[in-house]
Amino acid sequence: MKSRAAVAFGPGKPLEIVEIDVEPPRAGEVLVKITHTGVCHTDAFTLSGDDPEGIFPAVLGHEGAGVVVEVGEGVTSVVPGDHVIPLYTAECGECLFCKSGKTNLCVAVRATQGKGLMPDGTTRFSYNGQPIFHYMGCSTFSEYTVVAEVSLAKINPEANHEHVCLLGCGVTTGIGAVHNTAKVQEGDSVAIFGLGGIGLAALQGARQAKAGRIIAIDTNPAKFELARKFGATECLNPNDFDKPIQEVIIEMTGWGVDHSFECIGNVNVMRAALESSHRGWGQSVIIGVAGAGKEISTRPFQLVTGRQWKGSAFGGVKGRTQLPGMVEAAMKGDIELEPFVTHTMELEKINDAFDLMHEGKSIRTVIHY
Ligand code: NAD
Ligand code: AHE
Ligand code: ZN
Repeated sequence: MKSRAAVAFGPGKPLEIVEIDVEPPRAGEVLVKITHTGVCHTDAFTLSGDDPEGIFPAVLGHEGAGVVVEVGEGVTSVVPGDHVIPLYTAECGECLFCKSGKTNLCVAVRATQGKGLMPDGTTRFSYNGQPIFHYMGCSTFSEYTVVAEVSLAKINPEANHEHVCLLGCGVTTGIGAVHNTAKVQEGDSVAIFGLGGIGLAALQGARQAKAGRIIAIDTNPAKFELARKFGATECLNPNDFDKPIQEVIIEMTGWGVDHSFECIGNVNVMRAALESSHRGWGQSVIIGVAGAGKEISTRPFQLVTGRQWKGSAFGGVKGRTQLPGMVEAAMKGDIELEPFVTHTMELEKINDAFDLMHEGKSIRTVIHY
């Protein structure tokens, strides 16, 4: 079938809206009509050419919601008409990782996913007879996409896709990192570096956990108003100080914060976040994705004296078992999604969504088909 799609033909190039060919789903696969998709900084990261797994031409996008159109042989967990959120972190329930009870990092389809292919090693997308690669197992920048059955969470059909698509990445990632990775407790102090979709979601998670002091840090002060609405008790712009931000936070708190979160993808800020955490027990969670060749560093003494460095992917959330409940929570108002949607637009305008993100003017732009 034909599908309108925004194709990334090469690194650093604007996406091109073209009509691609989409093959029917094969065994274990599902054809989904995407209704809405958010644009996450990770899409921009991969498009920039900084992603070691970046592969072109590809259909990017991984923060979507849609409706099942057709299922391949052997698919039992969804039927046409089901409402779904594609998952870049699959959940097969059977692999070593799924069974461990320790992580959400299922490996069932991860190897082929990283190569832009379906689990059988081929692609369902083409343009003018040339193959187009998939992205993060989702490719939500195409109106019709094919994903593995294990990469689909079935959700309440009454949910508003314009909002719950954000649970496909940004909001789940930030909230989940607070509850599942850091396990923030009532009264704990928190510092959140970077107030985009991920950082603001982490703020929301911190407020849900009844954290005490919540320090929000961004170089763009335009982000502070929403941060305060989400529960930040203090907002800091590192450019307002003539010393490193970790020193400022240590002075403000005495010994540092119980938990810090890096939601930017900047290795220098990752160090600042770690060094802002409390002597003896502080934890710092890396959520931001850093480019090829980047490495983190700190004095080992920071860890010797009790700080812990952690990382979090998709907020530690197991998509098929936990995401439907998060959709219900959003429908009840226990997870706020609407404030994240600062812009909406049609697929044809998708490059504007990237511009808005780079200019610091949007939190999330949601594309509708
Ligand atoms: P975003 O662009 O919307 O937000 C980033 C924020 O960081 C902006 O507000 C920007 O002003 C701020 N910032 C930039 N440099 C800064 C600095 N030096 N100090 C303080 N603030 C600074 O991005 P996003 O969509 O929220 O994504 C954030 C990061 O999280 C990206 O690296 C993205 O790839 C990553 N991410 C990771 C996961 C995961 O599962 N680990 C999931 C989603 C996104
Ligand atoms: N491909 C990159 C890494 C990208 C990355 O870290 N992705 C995050 C999700 S970002 C969503 O916006 C993640 O979950 N990683 C775990 C995984 O299995 O991909 C690289 O460096 O190669
Ligand atoms: Zn994302």
